[in-house]
Amino acid sequence: MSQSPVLGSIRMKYSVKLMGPSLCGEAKGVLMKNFRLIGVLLLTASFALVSCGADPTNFGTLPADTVSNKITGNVHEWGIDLSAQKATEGEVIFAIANFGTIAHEFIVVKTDYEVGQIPLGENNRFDEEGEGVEAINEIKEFPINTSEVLTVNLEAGNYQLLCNIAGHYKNGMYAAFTVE
Ligand SMILES: [Cu+2]
Repeated sequence: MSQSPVLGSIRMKYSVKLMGPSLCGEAKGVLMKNFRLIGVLLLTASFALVSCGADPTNFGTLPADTVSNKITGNVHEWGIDLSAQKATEGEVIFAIANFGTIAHEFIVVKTDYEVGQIPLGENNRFDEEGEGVEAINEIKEFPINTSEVLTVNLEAGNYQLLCNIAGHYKNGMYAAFTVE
């Protein structure tokens, strides 16, 4: 019969120290208390992370002058993080993960609107065929904990990479992107 080495050592420790089955309940109690303590510590640690505003899925965006035509990034509530915010004219490849808790999309939009300032309609989305907005291509709504690759051909100009699901753009799901 196979036995996990950890369980084995615990059993051995208690059988040696406590000398008998009558104390097994007590030993279990001690173990359970310790496990509870570990649980409390873990919970405390995760609350500490939340209270500091640190989001382990949000690695932030690198300095704005990083130029690359192979970009990695992620979408989440509420933001889009990218490994670079600039590319040179031509083929640009985006490998994007959904690190959120709901589905998101990732659209490449050519526009001269300030980042985050494309006017929204009553449905809390903007018109992807509206004036001053050119949707180049997109990763359609994709599930959490998956990633997609989008290859586009971009000419020089100002872009926004964003999610246009109702309310998501307003909530901050956009990033400025420049092609030189
Ligand atoms: Cu979204």
